[in-house]
Amino acid sequence: FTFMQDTLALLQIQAHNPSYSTGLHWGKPDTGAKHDIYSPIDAQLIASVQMASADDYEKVVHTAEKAFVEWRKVPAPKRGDIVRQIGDELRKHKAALGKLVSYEMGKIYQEGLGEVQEMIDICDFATGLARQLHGLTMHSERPEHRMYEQYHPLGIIGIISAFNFPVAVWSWNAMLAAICGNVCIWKPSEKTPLSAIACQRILAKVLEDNNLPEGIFNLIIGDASTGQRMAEDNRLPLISATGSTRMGKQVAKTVAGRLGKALLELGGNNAIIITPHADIEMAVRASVFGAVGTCGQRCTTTRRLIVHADVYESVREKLLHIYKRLPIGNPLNENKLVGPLIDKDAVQAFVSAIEKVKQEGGNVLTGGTVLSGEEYAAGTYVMPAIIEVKNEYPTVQEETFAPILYLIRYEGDVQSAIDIQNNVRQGLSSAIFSNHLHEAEAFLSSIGSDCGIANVNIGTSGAEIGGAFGGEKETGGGRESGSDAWKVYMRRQTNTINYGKTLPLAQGIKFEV
Ligand code: UN1
Repeated sequence: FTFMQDTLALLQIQAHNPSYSTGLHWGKPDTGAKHDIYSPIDAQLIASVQMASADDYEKVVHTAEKAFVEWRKVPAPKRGDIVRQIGDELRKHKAALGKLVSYEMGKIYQEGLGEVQEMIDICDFATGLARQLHGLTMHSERPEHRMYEQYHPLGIIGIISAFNFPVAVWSWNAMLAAICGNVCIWKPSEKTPLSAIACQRILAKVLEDNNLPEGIFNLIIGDASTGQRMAEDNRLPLISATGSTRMGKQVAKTVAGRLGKALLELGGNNAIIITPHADIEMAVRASVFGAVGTCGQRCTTTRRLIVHADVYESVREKLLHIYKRLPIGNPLNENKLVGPLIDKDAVQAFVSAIEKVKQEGGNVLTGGTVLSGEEYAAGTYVMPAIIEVKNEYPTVQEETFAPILYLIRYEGDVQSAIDIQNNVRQGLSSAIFSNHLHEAEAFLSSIGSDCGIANVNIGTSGAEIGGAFGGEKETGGGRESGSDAWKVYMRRQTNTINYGKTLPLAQGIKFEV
């Protein structure tokens, strides 16, 4: 282990190879298959975990069921206080956890820190929210009657998270679920279980300090079969899944088959429209961060730039100028802005998407190659690509989880650009750069962007936690994180109370017995 000691201390897993955790206890199965985790940065073995067996899974669900019976009775503001303490612990470990996320996933350290900050932010948000799980009151049509609604916890929330945000997206779900009175079972991506284990370690301290039972926050290490088991399991009323549209469709079908609830956050095909009224410098900077940040592996990554003919040449030139000097390399080195892709399969997907789009008529302006040499020995580093295309090319219609930026020229008014932007199956994030009121407002109107996120003079990625996060169409329709996204983690109950001495019926129905 050449890796930093503070981060390894967080993990403490060398001797352990855990397959699950119930918050306080760690599973030590002998049946699970050993699973080695290599860093995409330098191809070094970081640590090994074990895949949970069906028995492990049962143990975790039983523990979670028992914990739920207790946790749902804890007053919501007290649950909020536990989440506040988790936020405090995360603050203490921000640098170490950020580094681990960076080392295991490959994002630059700044973004690793940003991801932990998102977790801290959602803890703060959830803490306040714990006193605001409001329902409405209604006026009854009957005399001496009162109506109101309240929100109750659902039970065990299954959280399936993706490699690209190995910890933040879990925290959006888990912290809201927790203040709502739920317990959760987290299956992290099998590509990034170590960051998840570190989070469980951080949590454990808070659980111990507060004498809480195990089973409130659970972790299960597994692959797609574990995800499928969760989707099928009636004891998990809500499955929140983040990942590919292919995975989401499978989860949705399975969960719908048992009439469970699914919260899906799936693929995006996010575009920035740059109009003749844009601040071009700002638009270009936002486009570059959106396209190459996290090496093109955010669900909010900018994949398409829809640029008006009048400013097209200028945007293209400025982009190429920046792309030529992008610092690509070890993302723990603070001078680098672009790290590796998650693994060699992702490199392969990048290369073949570029091959395909070339055959469809795409014109590669820069990048698209795999980097070699000592610094890039892991075989996971690529040159981000810019490719001139038409929106209808089949490859442009797909989300390739890599730094490929498609340049699309439009002519005419803003509506032509909006139509191109909407003409994909996905609907996560979108943006327009324009200082023209008409263009900006048209983009935000009912005939504008069809995405869950629509920004003006800000790129497609890097959303704050305070807003609801998610998208339409093949993105899956779910909303996580801020605003009133908490409601999906609760069941709504309508209550009518008669404080009178007669029994009038609604709708004026007479029924005398
Ligand atoms: C994701 O890629 O799954 O808006 C989440 C963003 C981040 C979250 C991305 N705050 O880019």
